Amino acid sequence: MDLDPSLSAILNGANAPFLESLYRRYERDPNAVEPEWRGWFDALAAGAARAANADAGPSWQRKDWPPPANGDMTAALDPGAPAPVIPKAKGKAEAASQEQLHAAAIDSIRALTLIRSYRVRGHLHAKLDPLGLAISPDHPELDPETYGFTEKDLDRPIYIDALGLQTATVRQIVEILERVYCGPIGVEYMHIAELEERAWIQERIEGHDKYVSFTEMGKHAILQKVIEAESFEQFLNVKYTGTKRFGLDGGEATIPALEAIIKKAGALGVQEIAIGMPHRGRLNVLANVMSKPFRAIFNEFRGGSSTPDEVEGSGDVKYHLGSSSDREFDGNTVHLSLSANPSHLEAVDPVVMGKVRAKQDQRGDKDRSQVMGLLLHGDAAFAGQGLVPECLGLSQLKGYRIGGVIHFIVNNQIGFTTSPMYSRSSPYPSDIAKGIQAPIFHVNGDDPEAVVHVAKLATEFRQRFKKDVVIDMFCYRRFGHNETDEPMFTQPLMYQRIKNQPTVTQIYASKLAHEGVVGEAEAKRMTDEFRAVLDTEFEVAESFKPNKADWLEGRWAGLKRARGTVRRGRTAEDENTLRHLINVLTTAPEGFNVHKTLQRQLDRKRETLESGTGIDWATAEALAFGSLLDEGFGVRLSGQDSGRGTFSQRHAVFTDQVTGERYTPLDHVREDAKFEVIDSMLSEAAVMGFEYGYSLSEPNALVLWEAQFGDFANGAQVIIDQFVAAGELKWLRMSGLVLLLPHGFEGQGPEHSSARLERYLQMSAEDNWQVANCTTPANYFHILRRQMHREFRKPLVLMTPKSLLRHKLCVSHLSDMARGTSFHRIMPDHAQTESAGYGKLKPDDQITRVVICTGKVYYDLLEEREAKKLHDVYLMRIEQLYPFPGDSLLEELERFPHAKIVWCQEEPQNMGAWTFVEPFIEKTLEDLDHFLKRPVYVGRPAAASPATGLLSRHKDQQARLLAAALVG
Ligand SMILES: Cc1ncc(C[n+]2csc(CCOP(=O)(O)OP(=O)(O)O)c2C)c(N)n1
Repeated sequence: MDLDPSLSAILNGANAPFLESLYRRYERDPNAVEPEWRGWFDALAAGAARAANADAGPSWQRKDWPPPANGDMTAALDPGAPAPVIPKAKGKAEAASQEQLHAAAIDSIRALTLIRSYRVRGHLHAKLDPLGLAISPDHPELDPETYGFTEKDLDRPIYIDALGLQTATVRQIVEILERVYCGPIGVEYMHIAELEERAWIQERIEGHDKYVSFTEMGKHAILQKVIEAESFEQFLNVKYTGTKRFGLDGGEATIPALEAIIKKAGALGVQEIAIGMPHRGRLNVLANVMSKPFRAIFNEFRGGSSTPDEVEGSGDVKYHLGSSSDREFDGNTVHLSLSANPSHLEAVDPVVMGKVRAKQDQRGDKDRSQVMGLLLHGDAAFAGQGLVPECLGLSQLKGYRIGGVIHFIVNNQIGFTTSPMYSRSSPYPSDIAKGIQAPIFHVNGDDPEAVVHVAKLATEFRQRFKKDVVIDMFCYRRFGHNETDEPMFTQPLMYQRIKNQPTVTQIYASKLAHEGVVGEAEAKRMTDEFRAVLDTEFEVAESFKPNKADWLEGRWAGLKRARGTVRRGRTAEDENTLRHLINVLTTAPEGFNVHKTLQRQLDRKRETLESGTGIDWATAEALAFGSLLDEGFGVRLSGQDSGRGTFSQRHAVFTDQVTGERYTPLDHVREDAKFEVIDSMLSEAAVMGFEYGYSLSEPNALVLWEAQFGDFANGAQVIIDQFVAAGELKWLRMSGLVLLLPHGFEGQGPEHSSARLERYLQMSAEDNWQVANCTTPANYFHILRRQMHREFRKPLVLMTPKSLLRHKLCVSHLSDMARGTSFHRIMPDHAQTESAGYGKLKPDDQITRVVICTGKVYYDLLEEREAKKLHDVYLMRIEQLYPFPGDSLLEELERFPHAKIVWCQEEPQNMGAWTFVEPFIEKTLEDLDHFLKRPVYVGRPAAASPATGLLSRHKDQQARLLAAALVG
């Protein structure tokens, strides 16, 4: 009997006396209680009266309820089954007294409170742990005595209108609730605020036909999968004893569960599933779910490569590799892709989510029902890694929504050698997911039917509500963390227990034999047949040669591996197209109330665009985005406050000052413009990982992640190190992701100055990515467009400006972006490029000093040089630091045979680009046979903290480094 949801929370054990007193008040005067309570009490009193009176009818209103104790519904539905016991109804003659009616209503209140307690806390009594180690203390809220029901009250019929029944005795209620909530499945769902979701789950688990029940064929299929899962691990154990495989032994029910998810999802319209998972059981999933040939896996165990010999790349260990395949169930084909991932647990989660989003966008899957994310987790990692709550946090945000992820925790109750009591502060590893109100299905992994049952339920929930859902499968890890580890060192009691624990297959096969569904001989035949397959595959594994590298396929077809050095790409844009963007970028719709200051900015923007001069950074960026959109590329920018821009420079979204409505000009470049600018959650790792994932699946969108200040990107270091820097080399997967990292020493203190350029440069090798520090809006325009206008994709790490956003010298001409122009890896001196306003430089052979630098310090040097009228000092900017433009530098430096070569940076000596560029410059000088062997370093001395917190000290340091760079 359902009470208004806002009141139903009050139905807990501790409140029973309060409810009773409230009811007494109602009995005295119905108007003395709130209308919601009155309505509920009215219904309850009427029902209780019927129950107490002769016309109550039989207590069991449905003959198929409850099902027999073995949970087999088929028997219950059998017309020949014995009728359920029906408590005797009172005779008509004995009409209930007022007192009896009162007692009946109180009984109802108590019974309903008990029922609600089971819904909330029943999982605490569920039989979840196959090892029986997790002892759940008795919970008084689940004890009828707590509600005043003594032994003699247990068989009295009570009006409940719940659990599919009108009336039932306490004994019957408890029996049903124990079976629903305290069997091999424990459900947590009462924390969900959405009534519809709660009601849906309740209906799916409490209804009379909702017990775990499978057809013979279903049971056979489950057995087949657990046999495959177990035999595969055992086979590897025998053939490659002592080799790490991070086996699934003890958690084999994972395999039929994944099968069930794929099958159910396919039936509910899912066409593609992106999967992410850690090491545990990965080989098993690759083989038995992803259908990776056993021979390929065995070949890798022998040290073979996963890719053909001619394919370059550094490769990865076999339990990190990805794979993709098509699976068909009942005529529904589902494409599966398992992402490659690094050892860093959970780091792949946001990447998979980003991939899903891109695939949904590609398919026009607006309601997100065709592409789904499925993430597997270890219990320790799910509870411990901060990326998990970050990803959960993204799940309902407009810019990152993917229609819900199914999370499957392989809860083997240990993390390496650490027991749960040392690795989390919450009872379950899944508790963190309650924060986003995800339903959680705990399940005993030794009961594969129950596991498959919840897998199906979770899939239905995801498809129905498009929200995250968690399966927490309690199991155990039969061996050590890897197969060479000795678990008895640290968990002797647990492993004593495990030693005697029959395997999942043994338990399930004997259950099915007992039920007469699959005989022992049949189970043995199934096992032998599968072993024979493995034997044959093992034989041919030695000569197995992978025939293709599985990259640059599908949407990537036509792209190629990067070659050559200059690789400019065709980035110039027709001036007419650029002019067409003027209106789009500077006009708000009729009647839209633009903020006055913004209006002034827009007017100014229009002026510069129309005159074709003085174009600032943000305008060049908007032109790059707009022109790409115009050409049909997508543009997706996400970062903290990216819509307005941290420095109030971008204003990619206008906000109406009266209505609060938002307007995004770039959406209107063309009718089907694919533009997204997203103010992200305040996280770095998950958001950057998401965008990286998006870029993996969509080569035709410029995907950018922006740091609020460059140094905050270190919160995403795992994503940078493991994916952005090394992903292509490890896994043959390209990404064109752009990282925008505000950088520059402007006296804002230790944390707002440095984007840690040195780290990116240190990781630069093997043409893995590009690191740049542009100083002109036009060069920024070109480098962004270049990302889409070459035949390969490479990540771009870009130091971006802060004060230069408004610097009078940091402007470009429209003609610098128009036909005939391109990106420059090295930029010449302003005195050379700008006709007016600069002192005339001496001829090249009279230049006494060349100051090479990168980024914003160039403008400081320029202003200082002009002030000092030093016409024999030439300033050279390296705009692209990696790949280092050695050829271009050689050409440029050749012009100045008599110049002292100085490297100037504002960063401390142990930071910035110095240690990276020094050997390149030295090599260039050597090649030129220059009179100096090496460049002179000018910059701040080595430091632990990037910058001083004192503005006066900053200014002093800056003045001194400029002076040292230009003179002396
Ligand atoms: C971020 C990170 N820290 C540490 C490790 C080292 N490590 C590998 S597996 C593991 C234990 C994981 O436990 P759990 O998540 O429960 O998965 P299980 O191995 O038990 O399946 C640890 C600590 C890692 N891979 N990643």
